Parts: sequence; structure tokens; C-alpha cells
Amino acid sequence: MKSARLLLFAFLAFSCGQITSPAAPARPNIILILADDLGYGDVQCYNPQRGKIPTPNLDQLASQGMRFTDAHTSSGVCSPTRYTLLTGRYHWRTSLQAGIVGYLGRPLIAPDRLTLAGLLKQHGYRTAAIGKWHLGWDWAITPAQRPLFAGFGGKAGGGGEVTTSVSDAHRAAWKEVYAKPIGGGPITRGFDTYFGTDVPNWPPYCFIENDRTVGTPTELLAPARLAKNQASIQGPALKDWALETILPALTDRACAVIERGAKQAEPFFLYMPLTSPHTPLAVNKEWQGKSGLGDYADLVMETDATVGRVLAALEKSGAADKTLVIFTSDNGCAPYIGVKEMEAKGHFPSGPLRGYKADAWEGGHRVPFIVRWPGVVKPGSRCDQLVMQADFMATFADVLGTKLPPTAGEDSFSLLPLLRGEDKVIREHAISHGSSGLASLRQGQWKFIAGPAGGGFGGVAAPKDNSPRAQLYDLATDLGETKKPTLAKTASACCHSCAVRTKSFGNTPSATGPAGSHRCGKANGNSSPGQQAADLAVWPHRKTIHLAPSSTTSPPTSEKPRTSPPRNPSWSSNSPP
Ligand SMILES: [Ca+2]
Repeated sequence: MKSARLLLFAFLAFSCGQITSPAAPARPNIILILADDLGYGDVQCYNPQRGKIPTPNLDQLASQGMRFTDAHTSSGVCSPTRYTLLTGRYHWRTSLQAGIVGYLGRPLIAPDRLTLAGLLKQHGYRTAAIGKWHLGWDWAITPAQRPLFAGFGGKAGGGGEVTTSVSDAHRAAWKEVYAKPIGGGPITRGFDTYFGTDVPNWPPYCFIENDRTVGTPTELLAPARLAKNQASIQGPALKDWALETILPALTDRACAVIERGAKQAEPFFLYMPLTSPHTPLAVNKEWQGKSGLGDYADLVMETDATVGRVLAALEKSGAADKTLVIFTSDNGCAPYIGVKEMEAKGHFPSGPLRGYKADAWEGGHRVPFIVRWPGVVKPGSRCDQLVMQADFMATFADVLGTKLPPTAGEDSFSLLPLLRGEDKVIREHAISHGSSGLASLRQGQWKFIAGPAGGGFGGVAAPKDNSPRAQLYDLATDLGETKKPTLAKTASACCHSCAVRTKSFGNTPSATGPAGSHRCGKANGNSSPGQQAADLAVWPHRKTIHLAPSSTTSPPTSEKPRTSPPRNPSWSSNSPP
């Protein structure tokens, strides 16, 4: 009788959907940690030969989960990568064709675009963003007030009329603007709560909680904080703002979210875009000098410890077993933070890859990518399949057992089969841009770059007569992209195939790719009606990726590769993105 009752209970529970396989927990908590400017070779387990920075916490996470070796961002810089990561849609389908969202720039994600947080919220998750947003806000600043928010301190001032003093007019405008809610931020894009700094090396130098600044900036930063890879743009700051406090404060908040979330009935999603090891290289005392390689490497160690604190909080909360943890980075290591000095000491932040942050070469966009999911992902496993951060959207939908609407996650492929241990091609192609907008295209082992240089901070070199105007590499034999581009018959054929397939992205649903998983064409790359101009679909401009020219395959004049990088008014040599 007892066993019959148990059977009946089991049947009823199953019918109500309350029993799930322990190997695939329904609605796991999800923690997505995104480091900022952390190179592929900065994590020890990714670069055992040429990496000299100890990263014990990240190495341990990898030993408990799956380490992807061929994972990519959609761009070599911040904002475009973040757009793609949060929406599952390539950033170049928006108005952002090059560079980043500038200081006081408007929101890049359209209000009605589904984000990871929006998707998870629809499925009952509590959603929190803690860290660096850098996807634009609607600041309540009038055109007349705009000069009062920038223009300080010469070259590092951010443009406008240069002054080094704060007037009553400045303070009055700041008081008025910072007293108002800031529109268009994370809590309007699927997140219940937000805490962080928009861009830690730019004003305003204060925290933002949800849609309000925490405190009212009334001063400027001490000039010393605008040198040596600290802050980049002078502007409104809290009186006692200390750049070193940012990372610990974010960590405290994240730990609190986890502790609280573990006690609640609903699962939680924590998106934690770290401010480090990006500038400001504001290393806390405990980590100063620890690496023996300089401030950047010290900050990498502090970043690793931050991840350790978050994971310890998760462990302590008792929720680690039902939490999917992802760690990755938004682009490669910045070349301006002392790379040459580190390399002279034997640490190579891009590991075996060519290029750094901002480049279309691998060092710009191939990033560390670790997934831990107890009961699903095999501890200590490694995956060499081509994946992108754009794939989180389809993966999360797959984990939830739901289908995305046709207007969401256009460029996203589910990684769930890989996480479950299958070794199969998930995506046949991936596009990553240099900061200038220079496109690179992966198809299998082939890598095509539609220009003669890296397209990063070095720009896009103008092609000389008879010199190659594009690059093609076989990454299976030349991961470092070192061999002179050749256009042997097979390579040329591959490239042609790439271009044909790329054209199909915008026009032909499921023309290529694995059956059932090719999603690139479904929304035709167009924004849905009602989306604001910020999210304009400009696919036709990118419809054709230029083939490396030969005497018989020169593209029409209108499709010639760019010969100079587009101007980006928000950048100067002294204001790194
Ligand atoms: Ca970055």
C-alpha cells in the first residue's frame, strides 16, 4: 500500500512537472561574470606556457566545469560586445558600426528588444546587473547643459570648452541632472535591479543604483587620477571618490544578491560585468606588487580574487549545486596598459594569439570562456568548438525549454548540446569586428579579415598597390595568424563560400548551418516596428563581406574595403574606451 501511494505521488508530481532529472535542473540560477579587457592568455589555465599571472580561482572554476578554447566576442571593444552578449544579435545590425557608445551616449539596446534578463524574467527569475553597463543611458541633460558635463582638463577632458575649475553653473546643472532618474539603463532592459558604475574611467565618478546616482557629484577628480592608466575623462565626481573602492563594492553587492537569491523561491540571474582589469588600474593595497609584472597584472590577480569571493558566497549560500556559472571577458587585453613590459618579463596576455583589444585578429576577440554547471557539465572538460557570447540567448532559452520569438536572438545558437558533452558543430560561422568596424569572418578553420591590418587601435591601413587587401588564415595550422595571406585555390573557394553564406544571413532563412540551429536569417536582420533609431538595422551595409581581391574577383567600387577608420568623436588618444 505504501509503495502504491509513493507511486501515485510520483505520478502526480511528474504530471505537475515537479520532477526533473537531477542531471538537468530546471531553471538553475545563473551567474554570468564578464571581465573587462582580460586577455585570452591572462588566465593561467589558458596559457600555461606563456602566462605568468596566478589565477587560482579561475583555474579552479575551469577544473570544475568546461573550458571553451574557441569562444568569441562580436567585437574587440566594450559596447558592441555587450550588446551582442545581452541580445544574441550582432551589434553591427544596429547603428553601432564602429567604436563604442560614447560619453553620455544614448541607449544602444532598443526598449523592446529581448535581453537575457528579459527572457529570464519572463520565466520567473529575479534579475540583477552589478558592474559596468556601458550601453548608454538617457541622461536628462539639455543641450544647453551639455558643455557643463565635459570639457575639463585638456586632452583628457572629453571634448568641449576646456576648463579646469568648477563653477556655480556647473554645480547647479549637476545638482539638477543628478537629482533626476536616468532613463534607458539596465532596469529598463530586463533587470530588476542595477548597481555599478557606467564606465569606471569616465564621469560621473560615483555609483549608480537602479536609475539614480548614489550621491551628487560636486567636484573634479584629483588630476593625478587622470594619469598612468587611471581615469580617462575628467568630469563630475563625488568629493571623496576613490577608484579603488569600485571593485570591492561591486563584489560586496554581488555576494549580497547571491545570499538573498539563494533564500528565495524563484531562481536568480546575476549579470556581473566587472570593471576590471580595464582602466582605471586602481589596485587595492593587498594586491599591489603581488604579480611582479606591473599594475595590470596585479589587477588581474585582484579580479581573480573577486571571482573567488563571488564563488565562495555562492558556496556558502548552499545554492552552488543548482547554479550555472559562466565566466568570460568582453575583449582582449588592452595594448596600452604596459603589454610590452609584461611581455619582456615573459607574460603574454594574448597567449598564442595575434593582436590585442580592439583588433580583428584573434587577440581582440577570442576570450576565456568557462562554464560550470553541476550535474550537467563534466568537471575538467574542454570544448574546442567555435562558439560566441551571442549564444547565451539561445542557450538560456534551451535550458528553460522555451523557444525564442522570431525577433530575438537572431545570431544565437544553443550551446546546450556542448554543455551536455556532445562534440558537434554548433555554429558554422562567426563574425567579429575590430574597433574600426573591420569585419573578420570565421568558417570552420578558416579566418577571413576584410582588410589588410588588425582594424584596432592601429587602424585600417590603406592598401598599397599589389599588396593584399584582405587576410586569410588557416587557424588549424596557424592560430597565431602569422603566415602571409595566400589565396590558394582552396582558400579562395572557402572565402567565396563564406561570402555567399554571409550574404544569406540577412535574406535566406536556414540556407546554411546545422539543421534546426541556424537562426541567422529568421528575422531578416531588421528591427521590429517601434524600435528607436538607436537600434536601426543597417544590415544591408554589411551584406557583402569583401573577398580578397584578385584580378578576376575585384568587388565593385561601392564594396571596396574601407581605407581609413571611421572617425569616432568620443575617443582621443588619452581616453581609452
Ligand atoms: Ca572591454
